[in-house]
Amino acid sequence: MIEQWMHEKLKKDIGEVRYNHSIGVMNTSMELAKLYGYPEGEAELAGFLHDCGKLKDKINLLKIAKEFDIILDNVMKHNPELIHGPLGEKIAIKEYKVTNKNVLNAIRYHTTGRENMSLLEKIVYVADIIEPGRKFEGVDTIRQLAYEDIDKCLLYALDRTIVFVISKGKLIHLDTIKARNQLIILKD
Ligand code: DGI
Ligand code: FE
Ligand code: FE
Ligand code: FE
Repeated sequence: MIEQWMHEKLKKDIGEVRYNHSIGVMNTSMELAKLYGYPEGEAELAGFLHDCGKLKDKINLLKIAKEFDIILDNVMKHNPELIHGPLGEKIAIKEYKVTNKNVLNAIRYHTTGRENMSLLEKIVYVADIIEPGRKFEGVDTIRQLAYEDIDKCLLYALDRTIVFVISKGKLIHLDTIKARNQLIILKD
């Protein structure tokens, strides 16, 4: 169970809409954890806090990142929406008193993914996309895959994200490419 003060803080920090999304990700993460045999408490906390860095009053994300001693790579500097992963990890440590490294990594890498993702990182990445509040075209296919084969689902989701990012003419983060490459190599 997530403590009440955390619910109140998260709602205040990221706003009601993102808070409701986070509850969806928390519940879906727990379902996937149960299915794939991962400790549900860690999935609950990671799902709940995954977007805790998506601050509602983000005056200047680059400045906030600096205040939290986050070393930004070039892609993050050009795409500040990617900062909320690493920023979320720092906020989880400092403000939500999270110490569990599995949980912290799942928060940190939930947007880009990375090579050698842990089961919890995969669960949160996928839950972020398929939680009940998500209603985009094709979500049902991804939802079904998530409950059949998490790696297949993750690869499918990474492909989709990469295509989307390219369609916007933006930079692809190297961790996203590495995550995809490794899943394909593993399949062979
Ligand atoms: O925070 P959420 O909206 O719940 O979801 P998220 O943290 O997965 O963020 C999704 C956004 O991040 C989406 O618009 C695609 C973008 N994104 C994911 N990977 C990359 C990326 N953007 C860039 N520029 N490069 C990436 O590699
Ligand atoms: Fe996010
Ligand atoms: Fe995501
Ligand atoms: Fe999210």
